[in-house]
Amino acid sequence: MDLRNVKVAVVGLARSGLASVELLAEKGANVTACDTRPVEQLPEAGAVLDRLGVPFRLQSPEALEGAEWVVISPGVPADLDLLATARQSGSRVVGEVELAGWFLQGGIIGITGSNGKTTTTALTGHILSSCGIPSQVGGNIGTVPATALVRTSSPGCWNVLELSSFQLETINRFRARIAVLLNVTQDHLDRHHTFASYAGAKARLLETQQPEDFAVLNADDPVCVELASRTAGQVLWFSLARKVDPGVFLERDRLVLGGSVLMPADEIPLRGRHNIENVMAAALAAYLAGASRPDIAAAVRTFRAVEHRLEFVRRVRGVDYYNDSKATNVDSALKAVEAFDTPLWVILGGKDKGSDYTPLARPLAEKARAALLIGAAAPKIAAVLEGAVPVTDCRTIGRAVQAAFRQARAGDTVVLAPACASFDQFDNYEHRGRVFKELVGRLEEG
Ligand code: UMA
Ligand code: ADP
Repeated sequence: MDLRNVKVAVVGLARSGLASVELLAEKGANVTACDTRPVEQLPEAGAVLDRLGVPFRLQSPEALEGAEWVVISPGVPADLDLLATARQSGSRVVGEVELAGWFLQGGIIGITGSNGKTTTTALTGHILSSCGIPSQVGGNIGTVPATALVRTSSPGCWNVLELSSFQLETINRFRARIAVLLNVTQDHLDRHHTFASYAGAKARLLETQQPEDFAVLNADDPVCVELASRTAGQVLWFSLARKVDPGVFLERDRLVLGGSVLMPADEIPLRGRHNIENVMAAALAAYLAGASRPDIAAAVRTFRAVEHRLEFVRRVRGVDYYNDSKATNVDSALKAVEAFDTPLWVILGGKDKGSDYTPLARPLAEKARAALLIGAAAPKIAAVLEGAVPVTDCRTIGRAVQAAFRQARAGDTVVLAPACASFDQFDNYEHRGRVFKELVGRLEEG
């Protein structure tokens, strides 16, 4: 891809947009940078654009005029009117991950799914590095966007990328040598509008593969099974429920990979059966990338839960407190409830994403002493839980922690598993998780 002197507009100037601007400038493109916010309000943009000599324009149809390519950040919806206008005028609109795919050297392990992406991505990176296989990790997982990995990529090095539906809906030539699809359950309906369009965005990861590529899919997830036909690559499966071939499965509490035992499931240092799925997917991806079974098993044993994912916080007066702030959709909150055998106090709520909360009613009825609600979604959640489980609308996380502290008995567990986004009351889910941990840290023993 030769971008020298090609006119490219970048939309959205946070982490992904700025990394795209850097990459495009390095490739000699004629770049314009746009955002809906004035440049003074964007934390790092001014300095980066000044250094590279890239002009800033407020987001508008005029700002995109004449651009051969428009590169959008994940947070910019691909169906904006201004992008439709740009397409009509002959611009091609792609996402930041597509741009990364044009220039990344080395194979790509692309990991997506509604839940488990970060855990599986971090674990895959951990296994590869523990096995001495060169790799680098980035994408949706955090501070290193896919475009920022280009500079440090090399032919023998795996790029392990966490990929969201926002990033995948705009790929065309981006191609994963190993694609991992963990599960597809309801999420982000506020952005994708329908479940079909959300699942379709995830499926893009499979649709751009070639016959020599591999797709690692969850045999227990009906949507994954349905999407298997979308890849031209070889499909491998993972399953908690049945023997699969080729692939990895659970048999008599041991993980079996490629026909031989990998490790006993009780050696996995992560809570919940959903994490066995993540381990199976990461192990299979690492195996395909050249890691041996003993090295994979040894690496899994030394992996620790990523912060805000069923993270143990503290035991106070015999009550365990867990922070699962990253449970931002219904299925992940469900998995949190399923991961415990003790009576539960579940803190739920936040910003609704158009979700249906009814799947939570029965598991909460079976396991929870109460649902403690917070945030804007509380009335919607209360409407489906009332009658199934005692419900208290605590409004804030501080009051919810206090309510749990007052009422929980030794042997109970309190878990923050909100099933919602955090943006009504917090900067992000990390902020929500940190506030929860601080509140729990201040509870008095005795
Ligand atoms: N903006 C515009 N025009 C618009 C909309 C937004 O200019 O129409 C601007 C905003 O003013 C802001 C910028 O775009 O300046 C924000 O872009 P962004 O939201 O894409 O932010 P990044 O920092 O680039 O973060 C993105 C991902 N963000 C989203 O998907 C919303 C990060 O995932 C990801 O870590 C990062 O790229 C690096 O790859 C976050 C996320 O919430 C963690 N992901 C969702 C999730 O995990 O559920 C999908
Ligand atoms: P993602 O990056 O897809 O959001 P994370 O690993 O950050 O995935 O986990 C997000 C939430 O989903 C956490 O609450 C976690 O406990 C839960 N979770 C992790 N793996 C799975 C899985 N395989 N299926 C369902 N829920 C999961």
